Amino acid sequence: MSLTTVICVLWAVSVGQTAGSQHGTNIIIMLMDDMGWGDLGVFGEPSKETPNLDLMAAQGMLFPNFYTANPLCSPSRAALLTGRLPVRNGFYTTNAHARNAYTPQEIVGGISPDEILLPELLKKKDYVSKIIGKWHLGHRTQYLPLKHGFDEWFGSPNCHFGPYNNSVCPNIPVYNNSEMKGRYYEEFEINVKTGESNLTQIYLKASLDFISQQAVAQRPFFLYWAPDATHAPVYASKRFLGKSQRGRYGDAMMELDDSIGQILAHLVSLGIHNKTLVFFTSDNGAAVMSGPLQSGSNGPFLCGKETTFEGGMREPAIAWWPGRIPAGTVSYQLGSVMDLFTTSLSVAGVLPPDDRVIDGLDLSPVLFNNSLLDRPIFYYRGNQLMAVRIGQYKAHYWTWSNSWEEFNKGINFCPGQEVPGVTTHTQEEHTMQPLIFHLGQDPGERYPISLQWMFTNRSEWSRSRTPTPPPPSFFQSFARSSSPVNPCQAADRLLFCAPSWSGRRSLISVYT
Ligand SMILES: *[C@@H]1O[C@H](CO)[C@@H](O)[C@H](O)[C@H]1NC(C)=O
Ligand SMILES: *[C@@H]1O[C@H](CO)[C@@H](O)[C@H](O)[C@H]1NC(C)=O
Ligand SMILES: *[C@@H]1O[C@H](CO)[C@@H](O)[C@H](O)[C@H]1NC(C)=O
Ligand SMILES: *[C@@H]1O[C@H](CO)[C@@H](O)[C@H](O)[C@H]1NC(C)=O
Ligand SMILES: *[C@@H]1O[C@H](CO)[C@@H](O)[C@H](O)[C@H]1NC(C)=O
Ligand SMILES: CC(=O)N[C@H]1CO[C@H](CO)[C@@H](O)[C@@H]1O
Repeated sequence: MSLTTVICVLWAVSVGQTAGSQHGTNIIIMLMDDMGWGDLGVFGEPSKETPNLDLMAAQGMLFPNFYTANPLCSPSRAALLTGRLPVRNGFYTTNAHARNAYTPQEIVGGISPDEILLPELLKKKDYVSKIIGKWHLGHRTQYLPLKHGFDEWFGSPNCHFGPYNNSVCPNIPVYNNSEMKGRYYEEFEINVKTGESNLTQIYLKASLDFISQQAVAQRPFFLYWAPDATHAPVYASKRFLGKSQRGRYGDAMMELDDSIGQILAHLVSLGIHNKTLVFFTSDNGAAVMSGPLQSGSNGPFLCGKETTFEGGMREPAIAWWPGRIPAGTVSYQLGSVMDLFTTSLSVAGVLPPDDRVIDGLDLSPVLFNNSLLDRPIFYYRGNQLMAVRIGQYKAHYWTWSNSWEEFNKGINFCPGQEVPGVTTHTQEEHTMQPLIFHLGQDPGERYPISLQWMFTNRSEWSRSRTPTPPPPSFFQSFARSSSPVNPCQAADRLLFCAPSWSGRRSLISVYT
């Protein structure tokens, strides 16, 4: 065999490996704003006005058990991009027990320079990263997306709150990269009266152009598509206004659904659909406190945005990658927005940072092999661990909707859904006797399970269960005490032991 032949063979092998591996895969994360689990036809929304999302689910994998890391925009987005819980990445409050970290436009802080964001890591494999739409991790120059790994940005540092009209509280700016192009309600019009705005069309065009450019350049890309039309005040362009059975919120939904259909069709027409992972989800539950004209639906779930009931935390989610993710599958995996960080790195062939705790799991075995990974879901408000889900069971250690003071002013996080002893207006601690629900049988969290039932059946339950140990790093991360506790056992004990069992440590002391 001549040297040339050897080189040719080696070359063929290495090319074959590159083509066969998933590295170089494009990644698109479509993150909606305040869209609820129940807003999609595929999850039962009665108007059936999301044909493109329903088709995306039919061609991909649907996740009915997918969660955010916090029921509010900024902490949720920070968790997605860092793969870390807000109590680790800094987007939490300590000065107001169980309040979420709200970031108005006057905010002076933002994402810490010590945090490593997904696009920074993807640079290792020459990805081009763009964010289109809402950022919400700080307004000042040092916190903006181009300082945190993104190569391009078209959008805004915040939601389209307003209109404002003074220099103390100006309208929120819209940027193209580092250049301010104008402001919401001014150069970027939103008519609050009619609900007309072309912003979703502008964000759609920006995404199609970016995808085309990277396809031509044959560079792998990461697109973080974060339009905000479903955040109050909701808007749609003229073609969609008045079209929905659901009113203006539905118009906004229909326009986003149409845009998603166009983005997926664009990938197909460019022939890159089979090397692009697209993941659709939302940042938190529907903002039901805004009333039916301005908010979406959380389906059968209790309450909404700002709360750690299912309506605040459970998100619609679909994964799409023709040829790689089996079409028409439903995964019962308990997933989290933080997993999008770890899964994207895995698909890109980049190792996650090893100098810090990462809370996200690599969902590759779920996406490509329909495996189920054993893991809990933690529900936080601020720095307060409110609840934990393990399997179908959810234990609330604290319950709270909002204060009497706020409630009496007409702000209601659970309109029409008060459940006595559950949707409490004072912060109620249940650490010694958690409120437990079986979410399979009672997704609306209305019927707490009798603890007596749990104790008498405990031994039977543990006999019948063969636990799969979760990745040790995941749990280690929650044990901050100097004497390591096995939090998996602690969680089991807390969920299934007698409340009179003394000497037990609460998850709160174990995990936070
Ligand atoms: C600003 O808004 C206030 C009320 O929100 C209004 O009274 C005032 O006239 C406005 N000023 C300008 C310059 O538009
Ligand atoms: C955005 O800025 C880039 C240069 O940074 C420029 O090439 C592009 O045309 C601009 N796009 C818009 C819509 O202004
Ligand atoms: C939206 O775009 C259309 C067509 O370019 C234009 O006629 C309309 O005035 C725009 N509407 C707003 C609210 O900017
Ligand atoms: C993607 O599909 C095209 C044909 O549409 C095919 O030529 C190519 O090999 C496929 N790529 C992968 C990674 O499956
Ligand atoms: C795929 O799933 C099967 C059974 O569901 C399991 O035995 C196998 O280990 C899994 N493979 C990978 C690579 O996860
Ligand atoms: C006391 C009690 O509630 N026992 C329950 C244990 O679980 C079985 C089903 O697995 C029930 O039938 C029992 O009522």
